[in-house]
Amino acid sequence: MVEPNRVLTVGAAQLGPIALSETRAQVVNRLLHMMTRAHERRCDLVVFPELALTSFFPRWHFDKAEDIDRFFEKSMPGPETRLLFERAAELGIGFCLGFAEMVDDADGAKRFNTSILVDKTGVEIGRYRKVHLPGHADYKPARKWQHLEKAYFDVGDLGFPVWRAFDGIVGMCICNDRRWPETYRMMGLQGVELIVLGYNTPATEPPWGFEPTHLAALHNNLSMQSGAYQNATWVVGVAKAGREEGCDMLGGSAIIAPTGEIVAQARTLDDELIVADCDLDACNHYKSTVFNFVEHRQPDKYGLITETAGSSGRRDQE
Ligand code: CDT
Repeated sequence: MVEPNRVLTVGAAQLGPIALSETRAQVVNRLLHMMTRAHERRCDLVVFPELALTSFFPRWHFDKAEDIDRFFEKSMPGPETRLLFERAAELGIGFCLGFAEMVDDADGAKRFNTSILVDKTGVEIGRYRKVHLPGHADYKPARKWQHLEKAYFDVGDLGFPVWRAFDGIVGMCICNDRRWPETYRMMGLQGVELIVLGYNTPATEPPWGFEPTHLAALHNNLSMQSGAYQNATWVVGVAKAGREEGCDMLGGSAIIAPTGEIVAQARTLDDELIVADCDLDACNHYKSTVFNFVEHRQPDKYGLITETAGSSGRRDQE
């Protein structure tokens, strides 16, 4: 008997700009609205962007701890975000949410750029903390926009795990992580079938210098499409888009098949839901042929790359 394909209907809930003045309750309302629309379109899972509860605050320099701490969640669910978990359970829809996480442990407070995976009963089943923190740690007064992720966040300490969830194998990463092949490969080696990620990408002024918008869009698609193809997995990338507090953010949220093909892509720079039926069994073809890692990879033959490889010069991301 042929098993029916495992088709997961996934929604990418792109968000337009979030103003600095927007309260958590207001943003949560926007997310609830998107979640309800995703449910109406029969989604099993809806994916929200990186730092989906606030404006992208690393673009500003704040001196005082309390000015920074207000962007962080001390518990998840918390008083304002609990509604998301309750609504998810009511509707029977899973979600992935990016947010700034503050953890108090024995060594003091730690801050992470985090995302969680929540199942259809409203229970958190996975947590990921961003590993690749772009930008700089020091205030650069000459810059119109800062990119202070290195100042405001600790490097993620949970690795790149995957979870058996939604009838498949699911992993997460966040924004800049998507530009690094090892992000996908770490999960690919664990058999990942669906990678969900959110991003906040300036459309023209990345921390490493001016880039025309067409290149920002090209590199966004290129990274996610090659990550999907080379690891035979679905990738769902979800943007915070539009002019946020005067800073233009790239949209282009996309749902990408294991072939590397984009099967759905956002067309606006606003709140926009895109949906695709993701057949997780479609991963099997490349996992068992060209990207059959057990058959074809030869990891013991690759030596470690050293300084002689030609990239010894270090240039700060200005
Ligand atoms: N949030 C985040 O990680 N943004 C980075 C820098 C943007 S500049 C193109 C990113 O890689 O998208």
